[in-house]
Order: sequence, then structure tokens, then C-alpha cells
Amino acid sequence: MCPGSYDPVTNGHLDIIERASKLFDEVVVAVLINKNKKSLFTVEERLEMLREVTHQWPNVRIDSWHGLLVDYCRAHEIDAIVKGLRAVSDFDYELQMAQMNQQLSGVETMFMSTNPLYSFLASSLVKEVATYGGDVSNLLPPEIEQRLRQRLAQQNA
Ligand code: COD
Repeated sequence: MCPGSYDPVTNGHLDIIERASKLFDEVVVAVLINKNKKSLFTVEERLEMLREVTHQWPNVRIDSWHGLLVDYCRAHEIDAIVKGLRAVSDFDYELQMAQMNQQLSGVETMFMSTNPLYSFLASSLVKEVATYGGDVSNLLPPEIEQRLRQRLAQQNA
């Protein structure tokens, strides 16, 4: 299970998903719906984008979920959550979630070190840079960058 907001999916996410797809028979990439978090893309759009950029990995499946991550894992007999760690700043929160999820359900979390190329990369930063006209072309797949530019243009129209 590779969970996230994926608003939108970045090269940092894709690096983790690809590496997980080589380690596990099947990988579920789930968009977790958080109604309190303001997102730029709808859940349907995020799912569509994820499908577009992961189709080359046949063992990767895309889904969405509203509720506790571990409830999805239990319902689908998933034993492992895979998370990418970018920096020490990620670690405290990720460790807390991993321990809570383990305690709630027994589902284990495995951490994969970020590709150094993407260690500074987060969807929120990409959106901010693109909003002010910065170049994000090496941080996202081209089709996702195009969608991001379109959405930001719609917002400014
Ligand atoms: N390099 C490596 N990994 C990266 C990078 C990068 N540049 N960017 C992101 N990642 C990885 C990280 O592992 C991250 O966790 C994951 O991708 C998803 O990133 P985001 O930003 O899309 O998603 P988040 O951080 O908003 O996702 C948080 C969750 C949705 C996973 C979390 O809130 C959750 O599990 N929610 C469900 C409700 C629940 O069960 N809550 C109780 C938790 S104990």
C-alpha cells in the first residue's frame, strides 16, 4: 500500500511506487480522501492522473479510500504500507503514524529512502512554484505538468 494525497502525483511519488512495484507482487496506490484538506484536484482527477502515469507497471492498482488507512488494508488483506522518507522532518510524523497503524491493526510500515534527486520535492511546493510561474518540468511527468498549468490558469481566469 502506497497511500497519499497525490494532489498531484510527482516524480518523488512515482519513484517510490516504481521501487515498491519491484519488491511486492501487487502495489495499491490509494488516494486518501481528507475532506478537511483543501485540494487542487478532485479525487477523480487524482485517480485519473495516477492511472495515466503508472500504467507501465502492471502490478500497480489505483484506488481511493475515505476513512482509516488500516481499515482499507485489513479489508483487502494488505500487510505492508510503504512510505518514502525525504528528511528528518518527515520522520517524526511518519514514525508516529507507523506506530499508531501497527498498534491499531498489526499492519507494518516500511520506509524507503527518497531518491536524492527528489528529496526536496512535495506536491505543495510544486503547486506553489507553478502558481508563481516557476519551472516545475523536471518534477512532474509532462502530462501532469500540463494539467497543473491548466488548473492554475482556470483558477486565475
Ligand atoms: N520522495 C519520497 N517519498 C515521497 C516524496 C518524495 N519527494 N513525496 C512524497 N512521498 C511519499 C511519502 O511517503 C508520503 O507519505 C507519500 O508519498 C504521500 O505523500 P502526499 O504528500 O501525497 O500525501 P500525505 O502526506 O498527505 O498523505 C498522508 C496520508 C493520507 C497517507 C495519511 O494522512 C493517512 O494515512 N490518512 C488516512 C487516515 C488515517 O488512517 N489516519 C490515521 C493515521 S495514524
